[in-house]
Amino acid sequence: MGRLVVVSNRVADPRKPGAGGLAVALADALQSSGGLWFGWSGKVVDEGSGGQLRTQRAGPVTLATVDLSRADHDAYYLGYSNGVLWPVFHYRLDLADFDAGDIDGYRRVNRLFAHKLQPLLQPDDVIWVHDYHLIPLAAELRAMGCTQRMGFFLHIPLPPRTILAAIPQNGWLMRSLMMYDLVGFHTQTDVDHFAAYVIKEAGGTQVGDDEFHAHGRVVRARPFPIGIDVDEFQALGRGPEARDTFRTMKEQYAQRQLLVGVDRLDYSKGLPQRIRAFQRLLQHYPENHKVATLIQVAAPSREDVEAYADLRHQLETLCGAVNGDHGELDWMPVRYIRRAVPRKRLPGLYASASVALVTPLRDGMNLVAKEYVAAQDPANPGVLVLSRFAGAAEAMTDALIVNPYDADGMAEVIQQALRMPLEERRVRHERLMAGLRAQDVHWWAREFLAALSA
Ligand code: GDG
Repeated sequence: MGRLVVVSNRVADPRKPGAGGLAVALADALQSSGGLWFGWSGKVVDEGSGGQLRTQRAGPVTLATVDLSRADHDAYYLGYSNGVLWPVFHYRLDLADFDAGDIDGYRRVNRLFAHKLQPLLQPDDVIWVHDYHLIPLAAELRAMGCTQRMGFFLHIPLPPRTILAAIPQNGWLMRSLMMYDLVGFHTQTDVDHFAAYVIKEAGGTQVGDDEFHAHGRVVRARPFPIGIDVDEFQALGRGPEARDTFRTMKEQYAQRQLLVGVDRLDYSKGLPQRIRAFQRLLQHYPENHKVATLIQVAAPSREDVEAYADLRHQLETLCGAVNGDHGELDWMPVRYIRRAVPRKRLPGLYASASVALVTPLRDGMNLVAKEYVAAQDPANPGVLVLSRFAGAAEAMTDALIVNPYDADGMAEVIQQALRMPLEERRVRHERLMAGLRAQDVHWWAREFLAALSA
């Protein structure tokens, strides 16, 4: 394989602690062939000074980043990527803001990236582009004459064609996606949605198991379910911060049974629905009164997009209501923390909880589900309650699977999780761990790159 070039909205320095599993896996792949990682610097600069390219060496990897002007950032990142594509791809047409102006900024920034990247490319490079911010990048590069192999991985779900069709520019957007040689999704469901779009909306045909012919090109589409770096996460769990957190939680909640939720504060994560289900648990199963405590960590995210401010208020009202209705002087049923917990402490928090609630309304994969399982003590593991609408549910069939829209059904399953006998917990955990190890994040990167180079 030639040199690897990774392109993503944000670039992480893989040498920095806390870079996370994805950065570690990509860094692995980049290091073995020597490579380039290209993306936005994260800086928003004055009008006229955007587009400046900076390069930096990180071992054998070159990090290349571009600043964005305020207008470009707002239109490309806030407006089109997070105001249109994120909600629609999570099946939320009601939250999409189809502001006709934003698409221009989205195209403009993708074209800017292509113009900045093209001079850095070598003829036998293999280019791997990540996520919905950069769907048109291959088309822009191809228009400039680039013939390198190009692969794309979508980290969020791909909705059915009837939902995609609501995007006014869906024809252009999906045609851009077909300019890659390989398109990867988390699940077979996403691949099926892609296939149906190609055949029924774009007039294409399926020409092989995972090959499609459309717009005069052949594109391959396959599921590559992303995993976590199990060893890295477990090592984090043995660190002083995680152990300290575990100890503190065990001491403070010695008389209680802990449930945990850890999410970005995002409407796709089903947080209000989760709090309502927990409320039903307290109503339907009074034995949990003064026993069960839900710790919900909600890390702030995209706060300048309107739908996120609404969600925040809704969640605060709900948590307040549950605590007001059920709380006692010495017991608050919900601990709601609108702040990120340091990554080094997360394994300790997960390990202290008997049950994890991972109940998104829609999620590409969901890595919290995998982190929770990896953090458990195999001799006395906790139970994962997982939404059927998370991509993770396709493989993690030994979790307790729930419908996040069904508050009563979810309460019943949470009760089952809280009461699950040790032997059943062990068996389920063992099988889930085997899955995590077989398809970890290194496997994911290798599989994608092998398919792209094939
Ligand atoms: C997208 C897709 C797909 C969360 N809260 C805190 C915190 N986190 C960390 C978790 C986990 C990561 O953020 C979240 O990953 P998810 O997979 O759950 O979700 P998204 O951020 O929406 O990611 C998703 C993923 O891409 C990968 O393809 O699985 O479906 O939406 O690692 O631990 N980390 C810290 N403090 C927090 O409070 N430090």
